[in-house]
Amino acid sequence: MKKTKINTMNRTLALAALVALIATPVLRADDSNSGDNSKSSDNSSQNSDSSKSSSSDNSKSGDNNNGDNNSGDNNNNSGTVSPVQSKADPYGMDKAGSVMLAGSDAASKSFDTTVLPSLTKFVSSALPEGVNNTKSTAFEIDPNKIVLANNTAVRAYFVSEGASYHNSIGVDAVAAGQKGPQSSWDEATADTSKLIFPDASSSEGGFSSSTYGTRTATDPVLPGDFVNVGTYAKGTKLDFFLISNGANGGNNVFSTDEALNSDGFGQHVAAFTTHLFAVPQLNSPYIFLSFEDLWSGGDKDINDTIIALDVGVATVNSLLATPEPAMPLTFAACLGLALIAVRKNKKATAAV
Ligand SMILES: [Ca+2]
Ligand SMILES: [Ca+2]
Repeated sequence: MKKTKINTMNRTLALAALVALIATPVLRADDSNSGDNSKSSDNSSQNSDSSKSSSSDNSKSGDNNNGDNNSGDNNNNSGTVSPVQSKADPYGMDKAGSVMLAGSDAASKSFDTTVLPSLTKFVSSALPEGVNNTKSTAFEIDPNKIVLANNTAVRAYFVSEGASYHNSIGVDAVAAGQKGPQSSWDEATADTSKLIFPDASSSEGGFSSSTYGTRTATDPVLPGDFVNVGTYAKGTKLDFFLISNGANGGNNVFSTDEALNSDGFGQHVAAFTTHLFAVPQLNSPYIFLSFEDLWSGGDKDINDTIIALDVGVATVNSLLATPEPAMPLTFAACLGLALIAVRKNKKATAAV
């Protein structure tokens, strides 16, 4: 009777631990969708649809980022080339493409009207100029985990800058199974790296002497200007980086992979989504990256160059659902509890 009771207790314990084991990641994923279950289930079905469409027909993947995109527009080659293109070319990098004019296609018009105004307000409150922003809410997601959930045509928008330096922005696209860069030098010079904004400086930045709202040789971009970065396969990891004052000969590289940053400052990039400031928050294809351009962090305001990335809804949602560092511990704890209970149960059975 006593042994039966112990067996029943152990079985119940094992069952509870296994249920917790299975349920925990699901709860985390729901958390990220802030309590709107009906929308969250729509969302997951849309994700699986879009992943089906891109995996079943790769040849079409370049046509449409963005079975997944809010606008459904083409991210590959649409838009109007800006008449002002920077000639800067740090590290002799290949360019991802020309800078295109803000609002020159449907997707960029949508970005300008539905995202940019509320994004700008959020940036001025969460990442103010000249203030130590290392505790900002803008550190929402891990910028070192941008792995494409589908074949995706990636687009990058210039958002703002708060820098006296003329910074350059690039990306290293590491295909699934390929070894990533081992140093910031590797990253900037890899065959897989491309220059996106050779000079991310704007007359609308706080340190500019150009006439506000104009594009000039030294302030070539305005908010909403964009680059069609390229189409990358599902599973590709995108490592973005800033070359500090790269348009003026600077060569310090600060990566979203903080392990590559040799100055020891661990917060060169804040990364967030519309989740923090926009309504509706769900089904947005955008990630925002905000860089600190000074060695060792300098003033640590982490707003020196800000870009938006259109990487598709499924990739954004998988970043939002990525477990926090505490998660693996919870997972391990549940697994350990389940194993102990099963072991005890076996012992009790053997004693019968
Ligand atoms: Ca700044
Ligand atoms: Ca700064």
